[in-house]
Amino acid sequence: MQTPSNSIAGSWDADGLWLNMRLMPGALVDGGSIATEVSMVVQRGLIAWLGASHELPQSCADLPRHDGGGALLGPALVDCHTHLVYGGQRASEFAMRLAGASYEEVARAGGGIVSSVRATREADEQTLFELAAKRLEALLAEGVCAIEIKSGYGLSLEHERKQLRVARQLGKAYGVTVRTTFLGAHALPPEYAGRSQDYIELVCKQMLPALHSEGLVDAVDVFCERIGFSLAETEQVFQAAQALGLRVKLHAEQLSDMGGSALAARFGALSCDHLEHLSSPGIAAMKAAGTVAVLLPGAYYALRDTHVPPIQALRDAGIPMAVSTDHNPGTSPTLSLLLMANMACTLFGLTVPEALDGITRHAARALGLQDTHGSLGVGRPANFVLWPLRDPAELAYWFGQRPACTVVRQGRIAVQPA
Ligand code: DI6
Ligand code: FE
Repeated sequence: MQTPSNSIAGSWDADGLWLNMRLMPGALVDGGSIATEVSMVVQRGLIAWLGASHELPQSCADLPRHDGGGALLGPALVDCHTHLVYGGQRASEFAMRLAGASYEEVARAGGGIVSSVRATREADEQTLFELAAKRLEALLAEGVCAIEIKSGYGLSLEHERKQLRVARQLGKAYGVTVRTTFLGAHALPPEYAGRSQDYIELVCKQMLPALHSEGLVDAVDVFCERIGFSLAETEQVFQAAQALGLRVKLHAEQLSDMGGSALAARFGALSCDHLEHLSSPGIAAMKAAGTVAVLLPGAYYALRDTHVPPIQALRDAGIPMAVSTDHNPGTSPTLSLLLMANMACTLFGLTVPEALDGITRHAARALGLQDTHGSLGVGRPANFVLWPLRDPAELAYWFGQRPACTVVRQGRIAVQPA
């Protein structure tokens, strides 16, 4: 694999004393903040001290210094739902939808996911790596330090493996935390047309066990939808995941209320994602299971959907709401998590603090990474961003531009303002 231009090799150590910063509201592990100017000590890639500058221990005063310049200090961002690795693009479907076709009609006409499957199968590993690396670089430049990457455009053992291997390679090459999710049950591959049950058996009995044994799978997902897989098929995949000790997630209630969220919650799902058509039994089950609701306003926007997820009911139930790009070539070809925070506010009615929690602490929880990512605390890996902004709300307020920022990822200064 080629070394990308802003890889870990091109970054440098963040160890030392970081001075002259303001802490983002809610940035600390306990959800709190510190009202006065703060400093932070990074040692061997971990946060060794964080507090009000006037309380800095004398013993730290001689460490190498980094001037924060009065910037806002926040946890690095987490993108908890992406389909980053694929070949081709689907601009023609965008045009078809603008001309009146629905997403389901495009899919049933042989476009949709299956058209990305064709392009992904044709691409070799190196090509897929290079394509996905460019996408990843855009996300990283905006402050992302951890990302979930799903398979699901291969739909055979060989091609799902290729996608997941690329996801792992991206993590190594860029010094970024990558959680892989096996989404073999994303769509029915053409060679299994009319034989959905046979394909699900292949997924459960061959693909998942093989990819898991190769260390390529951190979690398992299904596209549970009229144009995806049924509730019963979803349950079969979840049983196979459970037998291997793997956590599950679900593309649930995006286009219709299939009852997928309640099923996923019964399997202790990390998250249920989309949720435009989520109803109260699903909410109750998610609450009981501690499942995170992942909101994907990019897909809602791109499909010109009008059915908003039940935000107030999720809020009333106290269910953590994450926000993610859902980057994919069909329904959410965006590479800006901050734009998604903006859309979560403007389209779904989240408050700014909810949107910011959604791209940090709750997104980390949706990946099972809440002990290391998504908030700041002593002993945690140094994954943080310095935003040269006045008001924290600016993170969700500006859109269509990338704010200048300094990103420290896994203890390395990985991005700096140009
Ligand atoms: N995630 C998905 O898996 C589907 N929608 C979504 O938000 C479809 C992705 C695609 O059309 O390629
Ligand atoms: Fe998705």
